Amino acid sequence: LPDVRERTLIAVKPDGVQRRLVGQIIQRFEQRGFKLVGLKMLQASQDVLSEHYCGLRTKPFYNSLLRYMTSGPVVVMVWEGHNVVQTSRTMVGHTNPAEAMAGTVRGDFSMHVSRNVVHASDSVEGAQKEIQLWFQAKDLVDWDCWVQTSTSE
Ligand code: DGT
Ligand code: DGI
Repeated sequence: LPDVRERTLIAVKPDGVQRRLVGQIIQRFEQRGFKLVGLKMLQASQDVLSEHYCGLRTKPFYNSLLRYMTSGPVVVMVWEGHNVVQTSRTMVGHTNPAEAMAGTVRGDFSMHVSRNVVHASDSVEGAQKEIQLWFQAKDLVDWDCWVQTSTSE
């Protein structure tokens, strides 16, 4: 396969960090063959979250969503690879855990939409915006893979 530069933003939300799920979530993306190019833990600011969730500003759950997202640290990551945006959405599962398939992150670890453990960008353009919002370019690492992975031919 050609080297694919598509990237997505994945975040382990505060409930995922509290429940010690960070390692298991990273493992799923590594195992799938995606390449980790950025990773950090931080307490999310209101500014970043209001931008991140600007499309949800009018929703009745917006304030509780921001309270949840600031209730503890998050782990934000940038993953790269072939079709990573769409594949990550499949791996993460439906927004509502009741509809998330078993085997997805939400289907395995979550039971309520307000505590759904992870975020995954929902489009290539959305991913680009979110990556710029959460990361500085200098904190993303371009590295070459020299071992055989599931994406190498
Ligand atoms: P993500 O990946 O965090 O952007 O979430 P999505 O795209 O799977 O879900 P979306 O955009 O429909 O909802 C955005 C966030 O709003 C989601 O992480 C959970 C929260 N949310 C959605 N529905 C509800 C709800 O009924 N109650 C509460 N408290 N939060 C909700
Ligand atoms: O991209 P997703 O997280 O799958 O979905 P989204 O962008 O539509 O929503 C972002 C987050 O907002 C979602 O992960 C959880 C939260 N959310 C969405 N709908 C609801 C919700 N939270 C609550 N409490 N209630 C909702 O109906």
